[in-house]
Amino acid sequence: MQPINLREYERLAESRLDAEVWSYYAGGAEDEVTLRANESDFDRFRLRPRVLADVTSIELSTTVMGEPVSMPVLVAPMAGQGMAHAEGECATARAAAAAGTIMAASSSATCSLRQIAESCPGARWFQLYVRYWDEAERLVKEAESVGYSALVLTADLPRMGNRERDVRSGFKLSRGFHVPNYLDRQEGFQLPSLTWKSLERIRAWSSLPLVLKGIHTGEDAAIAVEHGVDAMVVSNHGGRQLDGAVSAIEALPEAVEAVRGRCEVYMDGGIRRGTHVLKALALGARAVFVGRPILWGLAVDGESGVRHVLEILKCELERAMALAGCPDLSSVSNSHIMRAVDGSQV
Ligand code: FNR
Ligand code: LAC
Repeated sequence: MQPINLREYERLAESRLDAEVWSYYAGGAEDEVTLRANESDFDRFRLRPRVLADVTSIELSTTVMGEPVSMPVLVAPMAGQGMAHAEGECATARAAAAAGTIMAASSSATCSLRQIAESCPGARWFQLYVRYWDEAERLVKEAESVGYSALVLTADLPRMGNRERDVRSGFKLSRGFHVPNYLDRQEGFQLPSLTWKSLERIRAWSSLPLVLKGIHTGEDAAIAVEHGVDAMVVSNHGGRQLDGAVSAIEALPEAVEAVRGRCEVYMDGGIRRGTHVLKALALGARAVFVGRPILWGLAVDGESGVRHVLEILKCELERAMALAGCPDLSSVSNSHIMRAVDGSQV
């Protein structure tokens, strides 16, 4: 039976994948407090639907940094997709293109950035891990030359989080999958010595807009804007890094407030329903990224599975907007959401 929601995809994917691969995909750091909070903190916010708003047709299309997308749902960068399906990131890229949205391809993909670019006509962004300066420069230049339209610099992995599920299952990144972008040196992710000043150096390699991923606080959101980032992703890496860190949906309002409209703010972490997307939009996100559910779709049915996961989210968001009285994205506002505990405005 075909799954009808993302939860059903999760269960089916778990039953199909090897236990070590599942531990790597599903796991978070240490006690997985942040991993769980990313999902459960959506319940701390409640929607405030409006009625009689003519919702005959609902328009979900928008732009992200000027690029048109069919819906405000993008595909998060995720390493190691070849462990879910033989076609890996290339299948995900085709599914994202078919859904009219953007995929961010991970530096640590199991397909090279060129293979991903050649596998589909859609728009795509390149997620950069600066592991070595020379390697990063080469990757950025290559990404620009093969048609990636933005760089997503991930900032929240100065060390790998302590993922105890992987310790127990015996999953090892270096043995788990091969990363063609990294040529000979397979170990490591983000130089721990990166600072705000490093952004200038990274920018100078290309003319691509820079999206900073891994913002958790209003303080860093403000500094990022001062350093001229073109957009940012409020994200805690899906609860895989600092356990106990603030959930993504709780961090979003303070980032949006600090940014004061000076650049677009996206978020990821825990998006499993169309109503989660709507809540993030009402709190000021321009768009969201979806992570693990893409891997679930890929594991269950390759490109078609990813297409279906994106289709489910789109249908759920469309329905949620109709029920909330929002015929298009510009009509979604802060007045559509409140805190569940005390009913206060956010
Ligand atoms: C990730 N994530 C990630 N982020 C990134 O910038 N580069 C990467 O290579 C990866 N790799 C990766 C692998 C796997 C298996 C997962 C689950 C996640 C983090 C990802 O982009 C995103 O921030 C989270 O996955 C969002 O949370 P949800 O949607 O998975 O809850
Ligand atoms: C991870 C890295 C690769 O979360 O981003 O596993």
